[in-house]
Amino acid sequence: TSGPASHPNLARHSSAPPEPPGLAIGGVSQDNGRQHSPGERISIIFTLRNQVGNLARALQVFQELGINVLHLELSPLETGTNQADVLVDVECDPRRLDQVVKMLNREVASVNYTSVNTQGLSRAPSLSACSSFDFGDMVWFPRKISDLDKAQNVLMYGSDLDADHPGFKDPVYRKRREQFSAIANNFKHGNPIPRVQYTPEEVKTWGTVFLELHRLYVLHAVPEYMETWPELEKYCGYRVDNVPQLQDVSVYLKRKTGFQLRPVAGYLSPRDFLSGLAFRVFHCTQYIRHSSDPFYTPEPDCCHELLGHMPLLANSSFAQFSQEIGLASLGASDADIEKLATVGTPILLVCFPLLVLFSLKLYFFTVEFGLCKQADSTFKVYGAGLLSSVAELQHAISADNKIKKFDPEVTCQEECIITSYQNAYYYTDSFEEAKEQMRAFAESIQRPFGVRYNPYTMSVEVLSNA
Ligand code: HBI
Ligand code: NLE
Ligand code: FE
Repeated sequence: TSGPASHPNLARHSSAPPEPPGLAIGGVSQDNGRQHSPGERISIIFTLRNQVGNLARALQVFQELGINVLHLELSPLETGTNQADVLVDVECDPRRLDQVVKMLNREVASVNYTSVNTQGLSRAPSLSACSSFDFGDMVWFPRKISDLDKAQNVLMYGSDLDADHPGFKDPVYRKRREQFSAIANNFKHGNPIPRVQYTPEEVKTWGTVFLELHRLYVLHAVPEYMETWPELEKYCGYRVDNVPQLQDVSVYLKRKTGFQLRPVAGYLSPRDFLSGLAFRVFHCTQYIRHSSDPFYTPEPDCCHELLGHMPLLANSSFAQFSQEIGLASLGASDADIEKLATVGTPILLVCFPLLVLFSLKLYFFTVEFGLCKQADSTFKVYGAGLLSSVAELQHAISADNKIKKFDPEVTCQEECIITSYQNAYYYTDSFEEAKEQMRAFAESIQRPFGVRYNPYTMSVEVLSNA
C-alpha cells in the first residue's frame, strides 16, 4: 500500500525521459553516434518482454548508439506477471537520453525509470548493494518544481470541513471556503496568486489575532522572527487592518530567500507539503479561521501561514533548514515510514495513513512547535503553530514541564497532535543546532536514493545510494 501522494505506477511505467539539467529535451544531436560517446553515468530501468532474445535486443540498442554499458543488473522475475526488470548504467550524454528511451521503448515492455547520476563516473550505483530497494516500492515524488501541480492532496479539510471544525455548522463560512478552494485547485506553477478581497468580518478576525499575537511576539518570539517583521510591514502590507496578499508575500520571499508560495485549499498531506519545501515552495492557505475562535483553530489558515511561518521563511538560515527537511522527505519509502511511525491516536491514524515519516515528525516539533533556549535560560518560540495561536502560545510558555530537549531519536517517538495542544514541546540552543541534529539524523537513515537540488533548473537530481 502507499499513501495518497505516492504513485508507484508513475515511477514504474512512465516512459518520459527526465529533463537533463539545464538543457531542453528535443535538441538531441542528429549524429547517430556510432563512435564512443563520453558522458555522465546514467541509470535506466526497463521491463523486458517475456520473449526469447528480448534482453539481447534491448542491449543492442546501446551498441547501436555507441553507448558504453558500465553495469547491468536483473531483478528477480515477478511471478505474477512473468516480467523481469533490468537496470543498466550507461556512460552517456544526457542530451541523448530521449533518443535512447525512444529506441528502447520499441524493444521492451516499458522503460520505467531513468536517472542522471551527477556524482560523476567514479561512483557506481548498485541496486544489489541496497537490500531495501524494490522497483515496485519506488514512490513517485516531484522532480521539478512544476511537478508540484501533481502533488496536491488536501487530507482533512479542503472545501469539506471536518465535523468538529468551528466553521462546520456555518453555511456562509462553508460557501466562502469554496471560493478559496477554487483558487487553489486552479493554480498552476508560475501563475500569479489571485488576490482576494477579504470581507469586513474576515479583516476583523485577522485584526484580533494580529493585535494579540503581536503583543506576545515582543516577549516570546525568537529574535530571528522579529528581525524580518519590519520588512513584512513595509513590503507585504502586514497591518492590523489588512490581510496580506499571498502574491505580495511570495514576491518578497522570492527575493529574500528564494522561497515562493502556492495557494492550497486546506491541510496539505505531509508528504506533499514537505515535497514543496524541497523546491523552496511553501503551500499557503488563503482563507481565514472561523470568527468564533480566533485564538485557536485546528487547521492551518492564513493567520497561521502569514504570522506563524512567513517571518522565519524570510531568514536564510531557516529557509535552508526548511528545504533540507523537504529534501530528506523525498522518496521516503513506506518501509522507512513504518519503521519510524509510532502508535498514535485515532486522529493520527486517520489523517496520516502511512505518512508519519521522520521528516514530518522533525518538521512538526521544530518548524511547527519548536523553541530556543536563550542565553538567560528562558525559552523563546519559533514554532509557527505556537506563533499563530494566542491560546497555545500562552499554554506552552507557561508549561515548563512540557518543554524537553530536542533529540531526533527521542522527538521521533513523540506523537504529533493535530487538533489540540501538544503533549510536549522541544527546544534547541539555536536554529543551527536543530539543523545539525536533523542533518546527522537524516544521514543515519538508509534510503535507496540520495537527492540533490539543482537551483538553476529548480529540479532534484536523484543519486543512487550504493
Ligand atoms: N498544510 N496548508 C498547510 N499548511 C501547513 O502549515 C501545513 C500543511 N500540511 C502539513 C504541515 N503543515 C506540517 O505541519 C507537517 O504535517 C508536515
Ligand atoms: N493551531 C494553530 C492556530 O490556531 O493558529 C494552527 C495549526 C496549524 C498546524
Ligand atoms: Fe504550519
